[in-house]
Amino acid sequence: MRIVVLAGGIGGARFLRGLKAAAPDADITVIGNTGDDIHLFGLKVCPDLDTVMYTLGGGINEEQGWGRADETFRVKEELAAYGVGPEWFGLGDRDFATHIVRTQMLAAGFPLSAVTEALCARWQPGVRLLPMSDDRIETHVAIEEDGEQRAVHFQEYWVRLRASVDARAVVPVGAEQAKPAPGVLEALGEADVILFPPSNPVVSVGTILAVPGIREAIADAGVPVIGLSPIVGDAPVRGMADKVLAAVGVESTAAAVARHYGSGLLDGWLVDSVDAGAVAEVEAAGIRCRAVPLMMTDLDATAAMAREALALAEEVR
Ligand code: GDP
Ligand code: FO1
Ligand code: CA
Repeated sequence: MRIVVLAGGIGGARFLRGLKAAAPDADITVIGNTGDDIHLFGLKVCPDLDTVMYTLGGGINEEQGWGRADETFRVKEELAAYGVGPEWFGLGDRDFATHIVRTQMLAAGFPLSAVTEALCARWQPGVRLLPMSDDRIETHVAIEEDGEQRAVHFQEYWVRLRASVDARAVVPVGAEQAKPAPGVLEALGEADVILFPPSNPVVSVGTILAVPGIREAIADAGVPVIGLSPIVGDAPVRGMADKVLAAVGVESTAAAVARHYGSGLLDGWLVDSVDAGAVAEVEAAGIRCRAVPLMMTDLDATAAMAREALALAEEVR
């Protein structure tokens, strides 16, 4: 079975671990969000691609969910001693090596998709990890700070500001001119099922869908498209997805997120058992819906979620 998953960082990566356990023989292609990418200290950092690669490759900091296990911050400290920031973004020493290799290969002319493949040759994530695009796309967030409107990079909004100010708009800068990376449209066209893991619907899955051609390829694939809600009990399980959902006029409920994707895109939607009351509303929107446990507390629970998603795919096929 060929499965294509549109993934952000932590939510996507942890779900993929469960999916690999649930479907060990499946051929899994991951289309990763690159809207979170940021240039720091002359290096290109791809947080969501790295989170997927490290999580599936066994190098992730498990408690944190991002960055390397067994990490140190000597380089960051030395940079700070020169007065060189930003000090609010925690790049560790081991992680730095990934960004150095990536930046060196990009400077040599390799596209991000080829660089990602090269990095994955070390980590062996057990899935084919493709960036959504080889073109530069950066999510910016329009905010009002000290009475002034300005746009900040998504990482500044998320990490420095902790989404503490309202987001007026979320813009994937560069998306309109971007093309899907090689292999993305082909994977969608050959998929047997397409999954939206419990990733952020705006700044992870939404950004991937903003690359021209990807949304159309999903709608035209003619195979079940199944999503899992990242909103449980009317709040994100972790992070501040409610702030970016508000910016696009979507309530932080499992049903509102399903309606946001819409029946033109989604065939099936899983909500957590605590949101069983939302099933009728989602089905009224033309999307098949089931309420099942959606907390990725351990590998078994996460694999069970993946099995439910694949079962719902068979039901709507
Ligand atoms: P990010 O790029 O690291 O923010 O990760 P993603 O976009 O892939 O996923 C973030 C989303 O994962 C958040 O909105 C969380 O609510 C959701 N999430 C995290 N853990 C869980 C979980 O155990 N269950 C569910 N249903 N959602 C989760
Ligand atoms: N998230 C943080 O909350 N603080 C950090 O200092 C931070 C550093 C960081 C470094 C590398 C990396 O791959 C990810 C990092 N993240 C950090 C996570 C990441 O920026 C965000 O969680 C996601 O992109 C949010 O969607
Ligand atoms: Ca992210």
